Amino acid sequence: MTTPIPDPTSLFTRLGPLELAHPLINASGTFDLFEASACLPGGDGPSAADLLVAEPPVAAYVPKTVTVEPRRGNEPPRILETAAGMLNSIGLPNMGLDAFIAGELPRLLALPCPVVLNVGGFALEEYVHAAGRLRDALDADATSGTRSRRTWVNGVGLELNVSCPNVHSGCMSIGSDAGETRELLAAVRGVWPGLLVVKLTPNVTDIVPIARAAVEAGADALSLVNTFKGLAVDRVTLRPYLGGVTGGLSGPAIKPLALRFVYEVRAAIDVPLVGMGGVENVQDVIDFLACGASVVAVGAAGFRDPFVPARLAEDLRAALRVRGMSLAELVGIAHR
Ligand code: RRO
Repeated sequence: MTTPIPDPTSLFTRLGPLELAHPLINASGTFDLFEASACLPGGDGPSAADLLVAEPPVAAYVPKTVTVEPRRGNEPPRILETAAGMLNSIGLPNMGLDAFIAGELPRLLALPCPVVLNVGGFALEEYVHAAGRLRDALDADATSGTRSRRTWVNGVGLELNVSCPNVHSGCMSIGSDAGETRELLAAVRGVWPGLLVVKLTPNVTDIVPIARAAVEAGADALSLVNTFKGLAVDRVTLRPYLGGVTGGLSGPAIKPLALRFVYEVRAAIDVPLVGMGGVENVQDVIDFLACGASVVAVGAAGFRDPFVPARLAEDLRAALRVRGMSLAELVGIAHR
C-alpha cells in the first residue's frame, strides 16, 4: 500500500468533526447569506444571488446569534464608522428560537457547506434550553430521512456567544468569568453532541483562565475574539453617539489586539482556534494562522463585500504556493 502524497495546495482543514474546504468563514452577525443574496442583482441565468447560496463564499456559515425569546435590539443609532474600524451597538435583534427553528434552520440545513449555529442567553438555563431544542430539531430532521444523527453531527456545530458587548447582562457577563464559563460549557456539553465552540470576549484582564475553563468543561474550539467595548461622542450634542451608549469595535483597528489574544491562548492551551478581528487581506489571514488559529473569520469586511472570504481563500492558496508551505505548516508557526 502506498501512502497518498499530500496535495501541497490543499486548504482542506477540520474544525472538530466539521470538514472545511478552506479555513475562511464569516464572523457571526456580520453577514446574512440569505439577505445578502436577496440584495444582489438577479436577471436571466444564474445570478450573483443564486451563486451566493449555491456556492457560499465561506467554508462554513455562521448565522447571527439567536436567543430563546425574540428581541428588538438597541435604540438607534446602532453603527458608526471610526478610524480604521466600526462601532456597533446592534443589541442582538433576532426572531427568537421558535421562528428560527421553523423558518431559518431548514434553509441553513440545505446549504452545501457546514453550518455553525450561534446562540446567546441571559442565564445558563437559556443556553441549555436552546441547545437542546436545536438538537431535537436536528434529530427530528434526521429521522424524517434527510440526514442521520451521525451526518448532522458532522455538518452542524454550535457556537455559544458569551461575549456580546451590547447587552448589559447574561451574554456578556458569563464570558467574563471563568467559573460561570466552566459551568455553562459543562451544562451545554451535556445536551449538545456535535462541535461546541465558545466565542470569548476580549474585554477581560486575562483571557487564558476563561479559555482554559471552557476547554476543560467540554468546548471543542474557541472563537477569539468578539468586539472591543468602546464609545463615540456625538460631535453636535457632545453626548454618547450610539443609542446603546457603548458599542463593540471591529475592523482593522483591532487586528493587533485580536492577534495578541490568539497568540496567548495558543501558547497556553492546545485547542483549535477560530481567529478574527480586522481581517481584510491575505496577510491578515496569514498572521492569524501563524499565531495559532486554524480557521479565520471575516467580520466587518464582509459588510462591504460578501465574497471576501472566498477570495481570501484563493489568495491564501497562492501565498502558500509561493512560500512552498502547507497550511498545516503555517498554523502556529509564530510559536516555533
Ligand atoms: O448584536 C450585537 O450588538 C453584537 C453581538 Br450579539 C456580538 O456578539 N458582538 C457585537 O459586536 N455586537
